[in-house]
Amino acid sequence: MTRITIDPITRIEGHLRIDVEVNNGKVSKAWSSGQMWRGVEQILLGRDPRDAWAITQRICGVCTTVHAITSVRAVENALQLPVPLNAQYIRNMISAAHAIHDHIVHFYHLSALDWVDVVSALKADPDKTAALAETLSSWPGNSKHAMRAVKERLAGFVGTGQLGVFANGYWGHPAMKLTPEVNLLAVAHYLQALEVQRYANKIVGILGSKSPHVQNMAVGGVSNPISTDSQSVLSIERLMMIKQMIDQLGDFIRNVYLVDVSAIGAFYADWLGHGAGITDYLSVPDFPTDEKGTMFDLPGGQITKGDLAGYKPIKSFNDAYFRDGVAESVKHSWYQGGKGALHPYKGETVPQYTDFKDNEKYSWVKSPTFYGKPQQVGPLANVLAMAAAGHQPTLTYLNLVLDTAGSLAGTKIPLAGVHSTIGRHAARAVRCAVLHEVLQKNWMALIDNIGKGDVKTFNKPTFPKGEIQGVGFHEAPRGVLSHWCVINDGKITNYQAVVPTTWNAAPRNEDDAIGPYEAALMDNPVADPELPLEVLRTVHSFDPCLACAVHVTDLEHDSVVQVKAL
Ligand code: NFE
Ligand code: MG
Repeated sequence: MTRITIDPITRIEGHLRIDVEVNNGKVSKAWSSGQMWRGVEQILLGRDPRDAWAITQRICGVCTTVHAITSVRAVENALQLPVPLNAQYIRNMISAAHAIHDHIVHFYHLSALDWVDVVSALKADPDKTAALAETLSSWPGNSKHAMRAVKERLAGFVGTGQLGVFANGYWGHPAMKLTPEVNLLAVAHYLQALEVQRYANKIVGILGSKSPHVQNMAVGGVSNPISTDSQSVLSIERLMMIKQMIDQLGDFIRNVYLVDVSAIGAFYADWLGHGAGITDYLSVPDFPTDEKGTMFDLPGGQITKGDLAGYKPIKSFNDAYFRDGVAESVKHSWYQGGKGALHPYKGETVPQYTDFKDNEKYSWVKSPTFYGKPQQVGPLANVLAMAAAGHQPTLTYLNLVLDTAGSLAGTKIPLAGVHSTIGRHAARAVRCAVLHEVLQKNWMALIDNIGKGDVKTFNKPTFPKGEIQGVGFHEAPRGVLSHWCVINDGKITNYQAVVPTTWNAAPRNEDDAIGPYEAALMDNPVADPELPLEVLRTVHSFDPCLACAVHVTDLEHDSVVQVKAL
């Protein structure tokens, strides 16, 4: 048996440690550990609930908008405050653009290098790469000229010994399977994606006044004044600028991202058999199309054991099935426990650091469950729920990816193949294409609504005497995000954020059942324990964000752990 500790895992946000035991070339035990400790939930105690969004948004610098949106939803839920349609559309556009940005950056810049051998691309014939690419899509960036230029640029980096971000890859690893030509194509798209991701971020910046960390959120709506002719507010001119960027994103998603993910799936078809892990999936509906959050552009719900026929939808912002099912255990987390898994309205966050103990406490991440069971969350959970709900655009893009990958691999790929490491990448690309349609639709809905003369963006909240509580949820790029707040006499008395990466990076729970990362690692092949590329492939496929997952603080300022910034 070999024990491997990878600490820190890179190309993620935050500090994640993964330990695995490898027997006969396969993972036989796994531990996922959040290694940093910081604070937001406690900072909110005693504060005005109208300020919570601006503070919680600082939980993360990657999913910067999602905590703002979820926080205002939690307070609006407590007040049962409707949100004007224009505000829903603007929030929806920000959420969709943000998630598109996230998905593109994750595939190309955070995970592609687990599958793509940059150094091998130097051996490619750029003309052959272009010829291959032209059979796959009509993207202008696939020309001979473009491929030659990329190869020259790459040779330039290598020639001067300055590989930069490419310096420490597992180049030449036996698990790297792409031909030099395909590697060159992927490197070209890596560089092109750096350009394209900016459009998505600009949309967030124009609508939210700033990115990262939007400035336009408000309990009751958004603070964007709308006018059809003034230049200093959200005008038609600005909305037309956004439309151009939406179109450019669509070109890339359909002609490059969907194609690349299909090709990676085809060339690494063996990975359709690894990384399934927990096949109980949870996602929530999102992109509300009415003021009260009872109708949504995209469905969400729960699926047990990968069985789409048993899909249970979550239906509204007041859904009791969702609200009553969530609890968090700290039995294996560095907090005082002993009370069993607690519902977030009763959640506690009192630190108790013990060092890393395999069978006891070993992580700062809590362990959430839905009706007592761990759940995998994220684009795969969401795409499966949308497919189960019969959402047509999802089915169209999902079938397109399965068919393209199948024809490149020369074998039919069944839907069951998506319960895998590669499946999480494929689902993220499918969701990205679906989100692009949502972005277009909400842009049009906003224009139409303004055209009707409605420029309202805000309903003023009023806080009653006594205690109220509310939950807000959002289908964030990494999965279900929920904020739970208890408010008394207009001040916050408890606040808990149960975050996508908390679900997926969870340690063992109250029943000692392993979490989704841990389960997905079981039986993963490991060709060389010194170079555990395969472990990284599976962990990266979830798009970890530990800054989100561990977001608590210590009120007494006890020194619990010393962190050396290197
Ligand atoms: Ni910091 Fe985030 C949240 C997580 S969204 S990235 O919420 O996990 O994908
Ligand atoms: Mg929390």
